[in-house]
Amino acid sequence: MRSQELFDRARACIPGGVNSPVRAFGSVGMAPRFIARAKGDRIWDVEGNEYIDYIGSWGPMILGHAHPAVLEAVERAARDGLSFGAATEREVEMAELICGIVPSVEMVRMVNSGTEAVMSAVRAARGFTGRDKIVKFAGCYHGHSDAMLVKAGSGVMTQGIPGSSGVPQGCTRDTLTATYNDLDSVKALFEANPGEIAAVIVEPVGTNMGVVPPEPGFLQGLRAICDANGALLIFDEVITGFRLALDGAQGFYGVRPDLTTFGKIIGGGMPVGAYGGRRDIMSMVAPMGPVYQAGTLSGNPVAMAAGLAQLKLLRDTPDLYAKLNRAGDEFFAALDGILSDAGVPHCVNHVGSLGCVFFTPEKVGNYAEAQTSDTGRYAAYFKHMLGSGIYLAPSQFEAMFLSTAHTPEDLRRTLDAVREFVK
Ligand code: KE4
Repeated sequence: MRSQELFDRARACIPGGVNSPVRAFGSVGMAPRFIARAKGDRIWDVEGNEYIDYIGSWGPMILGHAHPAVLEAVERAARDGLSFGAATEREVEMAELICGIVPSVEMVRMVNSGTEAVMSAVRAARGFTGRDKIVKFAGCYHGHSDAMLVKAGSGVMTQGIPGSSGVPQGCTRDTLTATYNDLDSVKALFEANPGEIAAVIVEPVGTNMGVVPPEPGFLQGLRAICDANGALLIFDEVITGFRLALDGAQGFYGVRPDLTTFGKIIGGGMPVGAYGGRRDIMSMVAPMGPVYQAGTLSGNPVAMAAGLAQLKLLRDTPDLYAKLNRAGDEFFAALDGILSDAGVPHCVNHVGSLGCVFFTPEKVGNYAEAQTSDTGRYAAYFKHMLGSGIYLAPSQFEAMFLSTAHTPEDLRRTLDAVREFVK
């Protein structure tokens, strides 16, 4: 089995045999599949097995894999050279496109990952406000910069405790943790830290504890709390950006953040992140202002070409989001119905094309409730689906990503496989 052979070799020279932990399939107790290629909503592993793919590279592949227009743009750009370390026209076009589509983004800086986008946005918020403390939410993941690696649930009133070895207490001391969908937990932090909180950073839809939508009024409440306390609101739209709507979750829910982080979809599959927002805040960023941030491959021309091709298709395809979100609504409603009819304790959460199933009788509205899920049952579900040719996230605490390439027939086939699982 080539995947096993590759995994054995990989573990000899790559930590855990993978370049990102979730790929190791640790949560589902099996060796990972090594993927050879992908097209549309399909991926093939190195053994030639074909799967309907619901990871889509963790979000970027909203139009499906290897979209011809994206590939052609990459090939064309690559012929002119891969990287110059100098300003290029495509970076201007990308910045104008994002600023033209997302009203809250008046200026934007390209970086190379979501992590880098969040790290830089947090620094800009601290530089702009002159304050050090940041509020995040248990269960929300914002990449692996030190300040964001805080032990979840480390107590609403206590200082952030490092959630990873190698992160000094000093890096998380100023990161405070609140409870998702609980505005009182946020208010308590502001009352306990008057005048010290630079920003609240939130995934406008939780997608890294499984999918946990904001309850009505939650995002609007965060906006009001930040305004009342002179703090900034940062939407981490690395996953939701250009997914829930062309103008992301902020357009979908009608709440305007001060800063937004992007990633994934804006790169079309290439390594791209970005952060942007109010002009007065972004004007703090070097070389315009005193907040330093830099990057050799930021705005890389080939990556910009991929991102521009994808974003223009998203912008110019009529009814794309209405159709994609309707497909998600129908799919996840059907999934919920199958599990309900079978009497399986579950909670299906979704927003548009993002969703997941928790194997718990609880309603899941925050991280603690997500943790009541039976992860052993999820592992069995994952293996059954994989054996049925359906490639899901190898962890309960991730999302399913539908794309415009998922056909009604493939969605039906997926639901049939779920029916088999619950028989
Ligand atoms: P990257 O540094 O992985 O590009 O982005 C970090 C990040 C920031 N913000 C949000 C909301 C994110 O979901 C992510 C990364 N997402 C995970 C999937 N849950 C990436 C997959 C992985 O870690 O391999």
